[in-house]
Amino acid sequence: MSSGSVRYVRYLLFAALGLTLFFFVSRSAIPIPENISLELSPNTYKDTSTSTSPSHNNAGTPEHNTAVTPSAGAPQGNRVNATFVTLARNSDVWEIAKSIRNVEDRFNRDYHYDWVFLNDKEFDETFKKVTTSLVSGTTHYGVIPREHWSYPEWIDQDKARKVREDMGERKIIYGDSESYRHMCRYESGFFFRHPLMLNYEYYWRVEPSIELYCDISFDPFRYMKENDKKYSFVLSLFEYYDTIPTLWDSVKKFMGNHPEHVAEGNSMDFLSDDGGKTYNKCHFWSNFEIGSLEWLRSKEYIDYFESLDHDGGFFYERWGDAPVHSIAAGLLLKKEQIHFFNEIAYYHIPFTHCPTGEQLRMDLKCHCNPSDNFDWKGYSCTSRYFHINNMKKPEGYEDES
Ligand SMILES: Nc1nc2c(ncn2[C@@H]2O[C@H](COP(=O)(O)OP(=O)(O)OP(=O)(O)O)[C@@H](O)[C@H]2O)c(=O)[nH]1
Ligand SMILES: [Mg+2]
Repeated sequence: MSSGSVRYVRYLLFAALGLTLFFFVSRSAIPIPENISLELSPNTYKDTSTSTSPSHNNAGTPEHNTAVTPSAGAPQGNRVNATFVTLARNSDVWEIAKSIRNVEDRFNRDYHYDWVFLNDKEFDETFKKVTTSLVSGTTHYGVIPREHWSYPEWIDQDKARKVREDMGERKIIYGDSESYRHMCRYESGFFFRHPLMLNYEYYWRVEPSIELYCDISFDPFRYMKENDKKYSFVLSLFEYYDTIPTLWDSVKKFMGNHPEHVAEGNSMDFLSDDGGKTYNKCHFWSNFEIGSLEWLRSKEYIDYFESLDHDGGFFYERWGDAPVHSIAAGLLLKKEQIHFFNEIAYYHIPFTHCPTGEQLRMDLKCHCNPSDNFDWKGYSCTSRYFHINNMKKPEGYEDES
């Protein structure tokens, strides 16, 4: 070998070494927020240790290995038996595409959870092609059985039509819509019983055009399971009274007929300011939900839904699935089984949940404006939720009210 080619080989070796070193340095420089687990513990906000979830340190601990290494993914065995679920029309395809992109980029690309899409009509090829290309898990497409998206025989359809006309004239939002009513009834009483949903234990509801503003550095499904949580929320607010004038009467009738279903240590004080006489209209905003399907399929919940359904308010008024789910969670569950996910930053028009706590927002690479956070503003019920659970509001909340 000439001295020229020896030099050449030496250059090549140096270059290879340099590239290898660069690779290792750049990989290890990926900032991994080691302390997030502490920030994420729900008990961080508690005044007292009233939690019934001694395992929270484990469960609240983000799975760093899986959460920050996209290529590794979550080992199958580590995943909870859970799925995303979306009710949508074919025309929603581009709006749901945005939501999926957000969910994948901020969370699911590391976990590959399944996604179930439900529709009252067949999904078309474009919808299936676009959504399957975006979801990193397995996608499933289901048509809703007709009997779950039509009038039960006890409903007087003439009366229902007159109500729609009247609510339309009074400009009540979606007051004149028939399909919106079927949608609210379906979300209240049926989606969790669709054959595609029967094999799963937990669901995460995703609607078109939502945004997630922060990384989700742990597995919320796992958190729910390990801490025996059944229902969770990120935003809460007051319901529009004209859509639910007799809902509470119906709830009281159910409680009278089924006192055995009402949980001890429930959240009645979240729902009522007078011990249950009247409803204060507080509810969790159900376009975001992570919850237990087994709870929704329980005798307690089904008896509750059927009792409300027979009273007719899905059609004679415009009962939303948000107050229906929330009242059930508030009365049929123990307080500790409902969870507020401060760390999950979320937007559905027109409200934003941007996590309170600057360090948390930095760690999670959030891009929401904290002053948009709705939690501590006058029309939110989240302060009330904190109050009834003896939770201390996160530091910095005053600046966002
Ligand atoms: N298949 C089907 N899905 C529907 C229908 N109406 C609403 N949806 C879906 O049901 C969910 C709730 O409907 P939205 O129109 O978002 O209701 P909303 O959130 O109260 O109102 P927006 O502020 O308009 O988002 C969404 O996931 C919709 O895609 C319908 O007629 N058929
Ligand atoms: Mg919506």
